[in-house]
Amino acid sequence: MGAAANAGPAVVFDVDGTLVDSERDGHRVAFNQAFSELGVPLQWDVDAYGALLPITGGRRRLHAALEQAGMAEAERASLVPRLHERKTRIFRDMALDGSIAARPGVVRLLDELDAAGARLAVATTGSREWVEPLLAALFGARRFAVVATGDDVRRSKPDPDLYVLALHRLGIGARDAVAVEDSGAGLAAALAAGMRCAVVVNDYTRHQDMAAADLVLDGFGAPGARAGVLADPHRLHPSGGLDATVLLALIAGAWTE
Ligand code: XBP
Ligand code: MG
Repeated sequence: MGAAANAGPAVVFDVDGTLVDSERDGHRVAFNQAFSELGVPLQWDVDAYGALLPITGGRRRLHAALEQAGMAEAERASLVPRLHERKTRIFRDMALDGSIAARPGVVRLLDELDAAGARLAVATTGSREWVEPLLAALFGARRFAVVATGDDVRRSKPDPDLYVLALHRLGIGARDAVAVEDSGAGLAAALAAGMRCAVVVNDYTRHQDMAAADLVLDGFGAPGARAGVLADPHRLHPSGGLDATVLLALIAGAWTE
């Protein structure tokens, strides 16, 4: 995607765990099905997968797990691409058949941001092959002005490359945007790109240290409810809801307790 026509404020969303709660019952299931189909004696239960999630990127996660299981690098070099290709196809089909849902409150927030004239973008470590059909199926094909995926950069989160790329393609500076993330790695990536960041945790990331976040919530909450900045970001904000005014105020630096 080229540089955008206008340079108004933008909200850059993470995908997995943020726009969609996709890891436990989505990616994990797809990985396990790919293991079975390729005869790999491995199955990730919910906790085992959660322990691997801080390793961002499906290929890197596979390499780490297979190395931990004692597989030699030469064998991994041959197996991981085949495993990840199959897993990606399985997950893309899950996205297309409606198995992956948006988190409650996300569509309302996107509609509010559209109505407020903010541009929407995505910065995800995930693979474009499933990211684009998933976003189109859940939010509409042209909902996001920019979609930066793990295929577009060499270094995934917590490196800032995805957010730097998204800002470049939006044609704006880091302070003209705010990131919305779910994880410590995503928070670190957004901050390293110079952006403010609101974190909406989930069951896999609730325990992580989000102290550097501008706002921490435990959900997108009920329509119309307002969130509040946290005096102590370690505390989870009662899920009063993340609405467009909160995010636009964060961008304007106008957010006050
Ligand atoms: C989360 C990730 C991705 C997914 C798996 O990305 O780290 O790797 O877990 O997708 P984000 P792939 O939170 O940045 O959206 O197998 O396509 O990597
Ligand atoms: Mg995420």
